[in-house]
Amino acid sequence: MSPCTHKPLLSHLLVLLAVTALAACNPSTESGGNSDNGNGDGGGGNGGNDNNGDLVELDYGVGFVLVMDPAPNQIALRGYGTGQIPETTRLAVQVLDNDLNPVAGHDVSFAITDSTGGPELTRDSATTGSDGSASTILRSGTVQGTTQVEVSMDLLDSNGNVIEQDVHVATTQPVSMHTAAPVTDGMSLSADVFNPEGYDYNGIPVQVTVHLGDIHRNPVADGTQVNFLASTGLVDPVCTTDNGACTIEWRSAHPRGDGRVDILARTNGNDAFVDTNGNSRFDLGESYEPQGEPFVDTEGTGQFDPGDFFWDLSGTGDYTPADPGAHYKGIGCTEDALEHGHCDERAVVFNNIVLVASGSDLRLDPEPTDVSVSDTVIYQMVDQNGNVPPAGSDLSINCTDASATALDSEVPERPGALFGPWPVVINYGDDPGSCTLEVQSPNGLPQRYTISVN
Ligand SMILES: [Ca+2]
Ligand SMILES: [Ca+2]
Ligand SMILES: [Ca+2]
Repeated sequence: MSPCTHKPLLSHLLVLLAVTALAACNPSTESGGNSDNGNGDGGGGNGGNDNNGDLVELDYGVGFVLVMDPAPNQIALRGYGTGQIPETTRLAVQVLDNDLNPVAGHDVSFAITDSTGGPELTRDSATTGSDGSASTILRSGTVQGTTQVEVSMDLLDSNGNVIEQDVHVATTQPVSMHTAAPVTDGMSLSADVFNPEGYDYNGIPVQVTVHLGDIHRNPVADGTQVNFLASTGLVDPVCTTDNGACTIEWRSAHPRGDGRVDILARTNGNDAFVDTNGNSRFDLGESYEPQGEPFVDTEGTGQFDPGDFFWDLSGTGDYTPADPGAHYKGIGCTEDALEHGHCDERAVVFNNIVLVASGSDLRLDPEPTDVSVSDTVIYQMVDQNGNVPPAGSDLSINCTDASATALDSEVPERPGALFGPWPVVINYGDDPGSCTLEVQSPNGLPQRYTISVN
């Protein structure tokens, strides 16, 4: 996208390379700025980095400072840095004169607005290079939150004389700091339809969305990968989160079994723990919940049972349940906890969702028989496996002389119980006659029952 894309740089190289990186940009093709306050871009040949920035006019009309947006603007709390989300971010400014030419050799100072939890700058002042830029590195602290960095400098007249010293000229865009690590009790799954008409048709889709949070119930780092498997049908193998969620598609296909569909999602993360001292990190003595190996809870018992599919992460050849004496698994342990063997591996964060691939061959169970006027009868609508009918299935009534009305006859996309009938209540009117009851799925053939109302 940009002619001057920069890969993430190691923090110890960042300061040295920042100047080079800015200078390497071709200003004629850089959009430069996109500020919230509507200030201009870095136009006029002084466009900045491949992130955006705010162009701020200096007091006394002595030039401008281009404040680059932090890149990235979300960082991990100290101890939680990963390849996906680092613990540092670079903050850069570019000092420009009234003609938007870079001002070299100018001292710029930086200061953190909120130091709660100990975020720090690698340096609190820098001198602009030949391209007018100066930068520092913000290193995260241990408390979740947001901070900004204030930029100050002396204002000089055109002769280089100081008009005013150490003037606060700008504040960077906010940088948020959070653990961003999935936690074992922070994964949940949802589906747009729980009873697709997938038993008799291939390729009927269900969108399954996973939501994933950290110990503060903030979204995990963007780009976190979540893997999926399903007991029947076809499922996309992986999605990557954006703002704490991502969606995959399940599609009906062989094998089908009895229509039950178990979908399991998993990723790596942290054991849930109680952060009694509020430092966002696992300390010795804090309680935590070790996990057993991930499994597909096939019969919905809430526990592993023989026959449930599982991942043999331990390589023992059998299912390994949670060990109450296991070390805390994850990242973000304190030094003491690390020395005692905690945080030596990642926890597996997983959860299940159950769907049913409903069939198209519907019936009423038991088979309707003749009724008396004014009767109220509950009919059980089921598919050929005894499961709930597909979403959109309906019971319709056509009567001659008689009249009848059905309550809640259309099956919704979230029918509650999946492995049983959908009950429909019919009130027969006061007049004798005959009625035809017809049950039909959206794609199936109708099943008709004609009864007398006596
Ligand atoms: Ca703690
Ligand atoms: Ca089970
Ligand atoms: Ca095992």
